[in-house]
Amino acid sequence: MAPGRNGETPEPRKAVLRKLWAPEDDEGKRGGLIDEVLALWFPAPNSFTGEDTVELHTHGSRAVVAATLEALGRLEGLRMAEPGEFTRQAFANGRMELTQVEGLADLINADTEEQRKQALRNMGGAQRSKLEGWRQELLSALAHTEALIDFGEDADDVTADALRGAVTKVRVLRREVENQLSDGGRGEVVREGVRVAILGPPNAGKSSLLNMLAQRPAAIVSPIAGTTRDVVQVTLQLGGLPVLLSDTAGLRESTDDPIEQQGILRTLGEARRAQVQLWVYDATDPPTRAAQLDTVALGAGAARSAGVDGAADEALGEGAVLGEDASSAVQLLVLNKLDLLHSPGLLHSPAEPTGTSGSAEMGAFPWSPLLARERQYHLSCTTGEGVQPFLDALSQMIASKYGASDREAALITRARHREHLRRCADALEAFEQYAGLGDSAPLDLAAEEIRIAANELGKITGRIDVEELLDVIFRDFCIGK
Ligand SMILES: Nc1nc2c(ncn2[C@@H]2O[C@H](COP(=O)(O)OP(=O)(O)OP(=O)(O)O)[C@@H](O)[C@H]2O)c(=O)[nH]1
Ligand SMILES: [Mg+2]
Repeated sequence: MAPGRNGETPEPRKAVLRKLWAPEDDEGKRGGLIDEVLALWFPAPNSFTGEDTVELHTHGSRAVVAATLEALGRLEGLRMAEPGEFTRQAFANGRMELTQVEGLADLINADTEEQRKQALRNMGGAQRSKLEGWRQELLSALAHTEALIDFGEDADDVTADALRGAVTKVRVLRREVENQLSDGGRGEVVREGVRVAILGPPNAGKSSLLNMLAQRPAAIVSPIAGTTRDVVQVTLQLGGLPVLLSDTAGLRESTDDPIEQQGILRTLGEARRAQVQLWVYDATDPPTRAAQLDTVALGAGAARSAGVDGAADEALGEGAVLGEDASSAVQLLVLNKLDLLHSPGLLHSPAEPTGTSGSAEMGAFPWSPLLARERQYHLSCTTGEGVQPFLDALSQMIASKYGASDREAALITRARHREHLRRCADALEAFEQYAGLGDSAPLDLAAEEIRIAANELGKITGRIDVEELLDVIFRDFCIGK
């Protein structure tokens, strides 16, 4: 940064107050004063991108910003950055790896506390250091296996020992990778939101519940059974996580209305994708048969009437098979219209629904025999009674299932990571199979599998470098000695 009219080049990374002048025009006429600004000078490589960088903190008015940009645009070699170009430059200059770039993007877009924490961890390199640690392990196992290919035949004992060492290393690592793969999609859920589907028979109050939780009339409520047809989705924050709450068409076995049939198909698709199935029933008529908490059984008739054709597949979502349900989804039961139970003649006055189950008064409540009582909530969308305890329990359940507070943070936060890790685990398994063939083990094929596995890890962080592999080989072995 050349010294300006105001004096010397500022000290690196120290804010200085400067007058910002427009550059001279073509005739060499002195430019006018634009603003008084704070300027920061970040000489390479200690800047975000790794290049020489100047930051100008101007006053925020549109006129000042426009005059500043116009003046900068007249300097040779300067242009506006593309979206994400600074980060891209930082990546290209080795300042960040891909998972950190992704973490930064997530941090910028974070809406909830858990998202912020997860993004910050990954921007700081949490994923990178774990993956890089694993990759180094693999590179060293690879170096050992490759050395055996070259020198092993002269020393059988050494061969067997070294191979055993590599196999043990790989086996431990594969277990770790598989542990991460079976994490229930925690990291992705934190980023993308917990999908909660409101399901149940027509008129149970599903749309009323959605509106109550969204605190706005997002879905139409009416006493006509079969009001909702399209999936109505709202976004909430519960337990520090984003929640995608969907209201769906009521499920009933038979309906002649082709639009309602299509609505039911959409319900089936939504139920399949959900991590939490929130079943809503009228508290005066709790479900008693297993089929009543089973979208496939409930929707089968309508699906048949609608014809399980291309349209059905589309409604259910890609790769869906009719008759398949989200078996891993958590099921909760909301027994709505609690106010009706207080009406004379229906049931004798039940106690507050928040008490512990099993008390004498709670016995007056109708419960469903299909689910544990901890998973059932009595409430009224009309009076609001019981809604807060239900909401607290739902938040707690979501936070404990997907939040990271009490446990190790999720390593996988994107489908991309999962895909590479899956391929890495497959390659490690193939290595173990080759290596398990004893004396006749095809070491070259085995080594290739480790190389594939290491590359898959490298693809996650965006760093695959053959030079490094050579480094490891030369460091661990004195080839040519
Ligand atoms: N008494 C009482 N009525 C309720 C309560 N919640 C909803 N209702 C009424 O029940 C009727 C149906 O409510 P909706 O929310 O439209 O029910 P739904 O389950 O979405 O119905 P579909 O969209 O047809 O599947 C409406 O007349 C609501 O006013 C409640 O807690 N108590
Ligand atoms: Mg509805």
